[in-house]
Amino acid sequence: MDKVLVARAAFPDIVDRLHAHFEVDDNPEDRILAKPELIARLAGKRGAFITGSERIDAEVLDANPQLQAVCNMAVGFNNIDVAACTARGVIVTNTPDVLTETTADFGFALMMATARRIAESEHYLRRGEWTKWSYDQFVGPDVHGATLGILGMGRIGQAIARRGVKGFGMKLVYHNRSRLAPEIEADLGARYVDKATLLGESDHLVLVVPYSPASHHAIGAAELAQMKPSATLTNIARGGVVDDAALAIALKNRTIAAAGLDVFEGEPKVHPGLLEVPNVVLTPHIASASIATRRAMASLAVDNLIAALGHGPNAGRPPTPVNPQVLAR
Ligand code: 8YV
Repeated sequence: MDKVLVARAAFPDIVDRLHAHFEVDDNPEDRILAKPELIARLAGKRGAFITGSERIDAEVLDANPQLQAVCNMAVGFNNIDVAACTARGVIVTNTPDVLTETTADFGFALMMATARRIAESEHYLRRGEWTKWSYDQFVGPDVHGATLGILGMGRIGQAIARRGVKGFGMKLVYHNRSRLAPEIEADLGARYVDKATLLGESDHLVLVVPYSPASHHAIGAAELAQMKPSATLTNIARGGVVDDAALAIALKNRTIAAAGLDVFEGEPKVHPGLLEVPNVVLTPHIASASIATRRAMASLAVDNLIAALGHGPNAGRPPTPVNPQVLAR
């Protein structure tokens, strides 16, 4: 029987489906496996179920030439060196689509919490500082009717755009590698703009761009300086898309109004400057964390692993491959 590694704890009833096909080495205590341990635990395994916390690179692959499938329980796959996998004939899969609407709900909620100062005012109340109502207490920018800016107009970006435009009457500007189809632009009233215009016009800028060397620090000191002092910034993409040190300074100096962050450079560590400022909402990478969606993600990753290693009804045809060219070989 083929052996697989389930590198992190996931819903046991879903992961149990692997037992019908494989000998499973799992990690029910859910420890993060440091690279040497990950390499050691992959010994003899043909496939791996991983999450965004595990890094699969050439060193890990070269130490485990028997590995044939790496199945990520995440839509983003910047934790995997896909080129190195492809070069070695290793299939990589992710979990697109199943998390789109849930992640968009959260991105919109985080943007609203940021604009309407929900976390900041809640902390104030908990500290027992609320002694009276006053006319300018925790006033912030409106969301409805404001200009929503989106950097990265993929599936999740479009789902956030729909919420903003159709639910809240927002105007929409976006920047992306490629332009939306004309009918989608027309439906959303979306205006495709260059990055400088996006930065300058957005009242609420939401980042949904995948992380890559090209998007590293896409928002740094220079970009923050181009935003309106009244603007908010929401990052549900990846740590590293924003220069967190520069953002902490911008928030402290109020060169932008506020930020909402679900992802961080070097998470789970958070830049200390961000912990010190009140005008930022901080959440621990939970944008996809609805029960149904996390279960759907785990299930899709399991389906991918079973199929990628030639088992089950989709044998040889994992539902959501990242590098399908490997399958064609
Ligand atoms: C995951 C995510 O929770 O899917 C992604 O890309 O960022 C989140 O939905 C995280 O990556 C854990 O795998």
